[in-house]
Amino acid sequence: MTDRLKIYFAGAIRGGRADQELYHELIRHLRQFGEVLTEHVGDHRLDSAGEEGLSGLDIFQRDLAWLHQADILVAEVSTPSLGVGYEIARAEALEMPTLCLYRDENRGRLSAMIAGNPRLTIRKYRSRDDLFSVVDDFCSHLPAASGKTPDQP
Ligand code: 6IA
Repeated sequence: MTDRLKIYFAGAIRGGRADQELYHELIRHLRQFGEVLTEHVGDHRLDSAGEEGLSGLDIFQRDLAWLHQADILVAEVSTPSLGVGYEIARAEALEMPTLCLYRDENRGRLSAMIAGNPRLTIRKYRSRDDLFSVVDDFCSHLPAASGKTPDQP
């Protein structure tokens, strides 16, 4: 028996919460492929007020521990975020398959450090349907790693 795929979803928090609803939908969609470790990123209650009782150090250590457990990183990068950029770099160092999702309307504004990195899979999308089909395509063509397979939708 194989373990479920573990997915680290990254989306802007202090970078800006304008896409929070989209993150929420994306996380719900990703759940059909495995376990999403970072569901709070889509939670509308997570805003600049922060997570009660957790220091920056707590959040940093917890998130990095999750990233180390993850099999893939899916990042929505339309809203620029230092934290998301950092997570992408750490995932790259772990040689983790990484999908960066970017709204076509933001054309030309994605950092060259993401857009120009050949080790990342960068996919533009226009609509929700488009977004979900890009995710489906990525998740169903993952290299077999450590016996993990995505749940088939
Ligand atoms: O720089 P950003 O805040 O936009 O970075 C967002 C990314 O960093 C997300 O993908 C998260 O995985 C991670 N991250 C940043 N802040 C948090 C957080 N609380 N809780 C969990 N993950 C986080 C921040 C609370 C703060 C608004 C007071």
